[in-house]
Amino acid sequence: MNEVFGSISSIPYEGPQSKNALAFKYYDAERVIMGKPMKEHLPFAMAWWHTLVATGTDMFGPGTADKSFGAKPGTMEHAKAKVDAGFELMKKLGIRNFCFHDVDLVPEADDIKETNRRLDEITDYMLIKMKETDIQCLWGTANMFSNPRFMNGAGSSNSVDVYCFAAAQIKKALDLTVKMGGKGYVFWGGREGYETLLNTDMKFEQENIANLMHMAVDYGRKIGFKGTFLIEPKPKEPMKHQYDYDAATAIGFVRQYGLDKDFMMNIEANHATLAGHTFQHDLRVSAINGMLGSVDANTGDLLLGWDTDEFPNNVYDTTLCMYEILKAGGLKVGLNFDAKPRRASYTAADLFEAHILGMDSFALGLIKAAQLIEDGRLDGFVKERYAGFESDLGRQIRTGAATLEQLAKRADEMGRPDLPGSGRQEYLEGVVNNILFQG
Ligand code: XUL
Ligand code: CO
Repeated sequence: MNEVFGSISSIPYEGPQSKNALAFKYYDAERVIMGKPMKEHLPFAMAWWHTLVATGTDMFGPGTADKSFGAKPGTMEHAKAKVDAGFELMKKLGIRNFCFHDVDLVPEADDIKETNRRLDEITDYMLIKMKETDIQCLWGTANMFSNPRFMNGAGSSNSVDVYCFAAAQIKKALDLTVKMGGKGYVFWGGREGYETLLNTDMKFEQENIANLMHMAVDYGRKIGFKGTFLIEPKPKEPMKHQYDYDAATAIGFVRQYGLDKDFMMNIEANHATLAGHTFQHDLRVSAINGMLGSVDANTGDLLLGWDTDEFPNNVYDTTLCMYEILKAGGLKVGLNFDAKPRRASYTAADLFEAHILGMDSFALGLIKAAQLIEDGRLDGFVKERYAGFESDLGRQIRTGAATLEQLAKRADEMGRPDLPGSGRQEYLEGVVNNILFQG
């Protein structure tokens, strides 16, 4: 069969000394780190929408990248050409999973019955490719934000009919996810939020979203979906305020509405920074609540205030991300490259080089995170920092056995406490640099 990326061969691992743009410098799939091969620590996934659909269109001009893959956009031939291109790209890069929205796969028809028929046809074709290549579906989702009908949201819409349409899309996307053996199903609340409270009943909208999620869980479990439902928090964009603001907010939401047994978090780096947090912060919040499910691996540009979805390149960030993931015992689902090359990087080689950058940045992050853990200075300091709580009184506080009177009596006896031990932030930052840049 004709290749789509005929001029590009499978990407080899050549090591840090290599100057070959189309080779991995750090991602060595079989290399064992802390008892597991890299490919298991890093279940990378290709994002169907960025890699196979997005052409680089922005508010100021049309796309620059040709994603026709030799077929006419808007046809089923094109949908199939995208499948061929996607599987070839994943195979050549050694990416073992993909993620999709329903409308990434086929052109949407005027009638949902015809759209669903097209989805059945394309996923039959994808299943053949999956078998041939041993590439899996990481997660699926429904796009409930692009079509104008979703201008006021999907679960949060003021229209019962739009709410039903959203339900139908979720139902179908769950069918497809199960059909392809997906490990997760994602809710990113694209327009689930508001522009102004002057026209919004916030409680009503949040209850409707929760009901829709409950229906999704009930249906998913009924058709045999054993995977994880995920919420992908994001504070704003496209709406001024989105309800799943950050991990803490989304975790509160799933607990409030009794969804916490089925849902975990899908943390996207660029969304965390838009919320005013570090990527590491939202990973930690998810991990300590037992909800670190999956990662949308990208990065933003901190000088810009919007979702730039860049391929991960900052090794400081990937190191601290992998530090959280290793300490949490790994990811339940995986690492999806919700990222796109810049508009001026429009060639096929750019598409490969972008994924290589992302995979190498995470591989290096994994290597460095394991070294930070094995080095032990960070853990050792954190342990020492709270050592006062290993006293009898400290233990009573920790177990909830202490009383306010008892603690006040101790304060009376001491008169005033000594200053707590130094936080030694600069020392610890130096340790991280020492591990990152061992000469
Ligand atoms: C948008 C975003 C989405 C979700 C899936 O910011 O991240 O692509 O990952 O709907
Ligand atoms: Co995302």
